[in-house]
Amino acid sequence: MNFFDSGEIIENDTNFVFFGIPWDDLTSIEKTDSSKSPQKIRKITENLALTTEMGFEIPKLKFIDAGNVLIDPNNTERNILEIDDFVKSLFDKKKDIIPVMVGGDHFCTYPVIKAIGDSIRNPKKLGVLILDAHLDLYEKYQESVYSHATVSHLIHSLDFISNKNLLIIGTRDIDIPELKIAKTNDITYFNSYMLHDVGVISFTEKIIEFFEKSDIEDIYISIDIDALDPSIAPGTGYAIPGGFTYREVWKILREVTKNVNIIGFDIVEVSPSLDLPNNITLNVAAKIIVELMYFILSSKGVEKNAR
Ligand SMILES: [Mn+2]
Repeated sequence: MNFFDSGEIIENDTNFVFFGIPWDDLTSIEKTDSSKSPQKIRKITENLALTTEMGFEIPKLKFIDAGNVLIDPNNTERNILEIDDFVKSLFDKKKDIIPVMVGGDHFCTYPVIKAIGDSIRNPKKLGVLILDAHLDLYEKYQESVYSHATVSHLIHSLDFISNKNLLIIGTRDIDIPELKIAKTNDITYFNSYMLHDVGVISFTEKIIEFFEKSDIEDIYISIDIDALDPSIAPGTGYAIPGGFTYREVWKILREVTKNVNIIGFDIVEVSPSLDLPNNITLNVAAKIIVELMYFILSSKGVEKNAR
């Protein structure tokens, strides 16, 4: 059974809309092919068990697969508009759907968050939580404002985002210009080491506190796979040691989801060609998607089947 082969049309009871953005032309690393990961992640779910770790039956998750956004590798401006249209059309069909995007490089996150901000009632109450080894705060990278290394900068520039509702966690490979931009704009980031220093429970409490202080109602979560340690997620362009374990990410997501409303999430920068032959990175990405959908559904009190 292909896990994401569960329908393509948004119905009255649809909670989650999975879609792919097969676009990796704004990465700075050669040999990455994250554009292939939406299709690969669909495929890998054929081999996953049909229950979550806590024993919830996955077919009870109400999701559909809306397919991939049409991407023209040579036309950045057009792709941004295509993504905007695609995401807005999902909300036009049902106001409370939760988009689940698989990239692509990290740049894909920017047009998705912009479209969500335009589609929800109160974008000023939207928080963005980014898991990433990097700050991605460059103003320009390789002479372009559009890059996977400028994505946090672009998100921060959105009129409904400020240093009060943007939080980056898992950092451990920050360039000097980014460090300066983070300081100047007072952007909060929790580096990866902090989790080991304070423990996962306290670390997660600090994340929740950050958003509570800013009076945030909804959160979008963007997961750059390189936030995880390359020993568990080697299939990505930047293999930086000292990242989160799968279990730490699982626990962070579980606790955050209990405390704040998640209105969408993504997983980006998974490069199948750099993965191990047993597809460990694709498996990690697929598991995170499934477990996070389940956490979100649990937080809404919809399911009664969890142990
Ligand atoms: Mn990134």
